[in-house]
Amino acid sequence: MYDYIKKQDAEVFAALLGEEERERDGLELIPSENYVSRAVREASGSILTNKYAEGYPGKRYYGGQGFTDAVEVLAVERAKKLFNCKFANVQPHAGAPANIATYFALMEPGDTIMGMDLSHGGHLTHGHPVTYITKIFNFVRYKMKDIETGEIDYDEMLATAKREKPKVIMAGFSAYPRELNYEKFVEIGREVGAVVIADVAHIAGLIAGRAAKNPFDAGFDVMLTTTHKTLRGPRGGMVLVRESEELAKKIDKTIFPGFQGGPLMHQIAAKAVCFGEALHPNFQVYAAHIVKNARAMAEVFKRENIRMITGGTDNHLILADIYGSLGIGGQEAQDILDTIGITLNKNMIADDTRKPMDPSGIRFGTPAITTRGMKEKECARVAELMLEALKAKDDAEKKKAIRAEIKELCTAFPIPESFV
Ligand code: DSN
Repeated sequence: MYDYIKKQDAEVFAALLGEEERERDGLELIPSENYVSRAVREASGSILTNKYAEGYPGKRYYGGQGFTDAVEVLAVERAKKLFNCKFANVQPHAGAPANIATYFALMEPGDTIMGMDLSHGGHLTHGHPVTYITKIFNFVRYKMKDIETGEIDYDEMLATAKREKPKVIMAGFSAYPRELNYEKFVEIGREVGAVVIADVAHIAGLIAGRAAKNPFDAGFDVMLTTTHKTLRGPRGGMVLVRESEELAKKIDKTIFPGFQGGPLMHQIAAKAVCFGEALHPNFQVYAAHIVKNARAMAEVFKRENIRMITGGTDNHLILADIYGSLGIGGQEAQDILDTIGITLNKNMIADDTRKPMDPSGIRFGTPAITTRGMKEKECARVAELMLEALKAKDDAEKKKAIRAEIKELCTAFPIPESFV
């Protein structure tokens, strides 16, 4: 492994080895991360990184496109099959450009878009004031009606939509543990004449694996996603259009040449490999287990009286009010868990009174540990160990014992190289 880097660049080699060891000997609970197959990594590190391919298959601005066209067509066709839609653009370098390019395809500067309140689970690209996109479009919000159950306030959403007349209504989140009522979104969108889009970056793998509802089945017009979270592919973005060719053409134009130059063909090849894996029947078993495992972890938190935003989970992630429950801030909890070999992230909870760099919550999930083959029993044990470590934060011996048990789990459930 890394034979050439080893000979040529000792510093980068050391960092790569360190990361290999970190991933091997610790548990990854960040819900937006996963372990990709060796095949995805081979494609991602492949020769296609050499190639410029501005344009789309059959219509490029440079020569020599026989093989780039082949991989992009494969990625597009597989994506369409996975998500049951007519059009796919696999060129976005990441989720943020996919979202922003889509906003420009669907709106004019000054237009209004309605998305989930950021403190209730929405994402930075859904209109956080620190992002430049808020200088161009007007973002309005919907929220949960009840933080303890996660129910969205659809009545208020309709009232806001009638008042603000958004051109686009967006479903989607990066820290919300429940399923959305997609039919309601479509109903409200149709009533006010808005295009209805879903940012499914977090749950794309659950949708592809039939462990979560597909917004297209409810009539959504567009889906935006990343490919590296539950979908277990390379870092990258993608935009899917259910059936409107006119919409798909506009989005193609805003992605290239509107926002991006040359597509990352090595990443597109890796997306094609990932989509091939997700079409394999094994992937549905994997997706179902992500959800079962998250529920098993939530059960432990519930039993131990740890407050979870929305009371539990229907998907791959849990958002726990660790400050409210144990008096430990999100930053400190993240640091303590780091020392026992568990990686997760601090996170704001709904209507948090603490600051983003030291919020009340921790966010964690099961995509990566499910990839390791862990089932409910092991996931419940991981949840117990997390709480034991937090409660024993000043007990170095206890934490050492927990670290040893985590390492044993990692040895018993090594990161697999292949899933098909
Ligand atoms: N950074 C991703 C997450 O962790 O949810 C979203 O972009």
